Amino acid sequence: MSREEQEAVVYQIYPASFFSTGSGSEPGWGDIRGITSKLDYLKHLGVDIVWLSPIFKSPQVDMGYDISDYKDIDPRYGSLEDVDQLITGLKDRGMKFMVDLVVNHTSDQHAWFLDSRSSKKAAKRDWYIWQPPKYDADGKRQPPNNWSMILGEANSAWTWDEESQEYFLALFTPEQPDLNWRNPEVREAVHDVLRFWLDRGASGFRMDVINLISKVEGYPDADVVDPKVPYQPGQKHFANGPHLHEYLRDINDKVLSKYDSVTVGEMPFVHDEEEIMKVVGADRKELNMIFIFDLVDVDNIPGSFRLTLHEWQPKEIRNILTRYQRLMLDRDGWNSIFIENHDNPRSVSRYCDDSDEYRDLGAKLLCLMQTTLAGTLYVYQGEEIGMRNLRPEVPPEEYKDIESINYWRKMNNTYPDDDAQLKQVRHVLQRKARDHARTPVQWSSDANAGFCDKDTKPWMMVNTDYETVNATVQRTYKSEEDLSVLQFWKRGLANRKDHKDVFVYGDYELLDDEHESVFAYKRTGESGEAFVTVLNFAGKDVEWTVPEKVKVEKWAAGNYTKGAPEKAVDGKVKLRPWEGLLGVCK
Ligand code: TEU
Repeated sequence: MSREEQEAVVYQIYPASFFSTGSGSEPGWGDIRGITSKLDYLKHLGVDIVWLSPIFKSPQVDMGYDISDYKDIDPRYGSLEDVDQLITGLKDRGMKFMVDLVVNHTSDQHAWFLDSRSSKKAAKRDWYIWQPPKYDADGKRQPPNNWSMILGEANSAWTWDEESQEYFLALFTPEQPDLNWRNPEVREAVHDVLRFWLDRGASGFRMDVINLISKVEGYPDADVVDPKVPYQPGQKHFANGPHLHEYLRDINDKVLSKYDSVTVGEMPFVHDEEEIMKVVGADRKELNMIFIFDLVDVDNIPGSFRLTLHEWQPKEIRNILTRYQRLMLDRDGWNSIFIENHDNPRSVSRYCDDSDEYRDLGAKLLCLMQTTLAGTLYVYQGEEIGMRNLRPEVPPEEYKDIESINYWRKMNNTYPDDDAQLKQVRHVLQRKARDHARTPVQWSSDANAGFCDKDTKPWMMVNTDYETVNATVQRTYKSEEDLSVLQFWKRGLANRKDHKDVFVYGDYELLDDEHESVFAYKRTGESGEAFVTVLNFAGKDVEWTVPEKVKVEKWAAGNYTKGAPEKAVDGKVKLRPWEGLLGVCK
């Protein structure tokens, strides 16, 4: 990875919901030509690399994370030619294309799996993970172990195949069988997919759940976390398994090292610093960086799964970010900065206050935080205009995501008459469903938020706030004192690049580990240039004392107004609800 990629701003597109020109096969779906038509918008924002969630042929059980052909495009999105044009459009503007590589599993409709499933003697039988059943004391057939499925935790991670009388492993849903990476032919087939996209002009990969590709031998039972349910989270036995590093280095040796490319691995369930460094350490030649989940998991009950609620404290954000800033700076690794993606609710709804009064400030606070931390920065579509969770509350029947659907069904089956319990489930979904990040991007106040033609029904409902929260409104410049979230992001990204020695690479020092709601840090570049970021993660007025060792010259930017010349630069600083400040040091 070059410095250019370390300094890059990566923008994640969820193609179904980005922009629809009507050129795909399914009305109301975003398409590839839609993305190409918005490249100037992205360039203008300050984006360098565009990562597309999967656009490949897929039955769309898990919105394209179930791929049935890695080398062809789903007709909903367009064609290979459309992708070629997109790549040309990106290159013309000096931007790069990042492919979402989903190779822990395929769709059950992929030709590889169809062959594997066809018989025990099939050529590709061993490309997937097949096991004979177990029998309990009553002689009843049981899966090989007690691992639960990840998406919605409704069932076993093993699916019974009547025909061949064996189970296959499918960690996410039964339609997403896990590939058997122990088989060298599988590894070669994956290398071939990477080469195909690199040769076509891709500049890198976001690797989906890449740390799950090596499972512990013998498939041991998971520890029982919840004795009330038959299946348990088995990550101990498949996250960062025994051969992960060998497989990653093999990809690097045989493919990536021969191209100029950038890689980011999605790495859920792992928090151990040594394990992390084994993947991102510069001398390891595995991945350039990973997505660490501590921050987006902050509101999960610790050790539990995503659809749970934990009332977090601001100090948890401070501790998590400090830990990883220091880890990457103290050791020779590289970090990624992100708080949104297609698997998590909107950040302003989650970490701040998304009411009409505070949405704008909260979105800018999070922008200020992310644009002043070390690492490669990832922005998720709509984050730059401060999109928020679906409102008002949506009936669970309206959710489109397989995880929400499975979870709602599971809880209804488990607690059919328990109104209080089901009310709580609705509450959790309203806070945490993946659907919130997947609503169409709000381009304007036109019908359907300008996402698709006014007479076409979007594949997923548009959030009700689109008339006030949209890109067109936010492009209208009012005054320096009244920048929109979009304009604030644009400034933030430009400022980050203007001072990259400080913000991308500089040293990081936490300035206060006591305050109830303030997260404040100093960033210092090699030349001695330094900035202080002060963020009030609370909806109330607070005071924060500038430490004596820190000499602030002026508050150069803030989310309430452009600068804050009226504020004290030493001693006690008054911060308003969700106020964020950027100070220049003497
Ligand atoms: O997500 C993997 C993952 O572990 C989570 O982010 C997961 O969605 C969450 O924990 C569920 O509660 C990746 C993709 O980003 C996601 O969209 C896919 O559904 C999943 O892999 C399977 O490919």
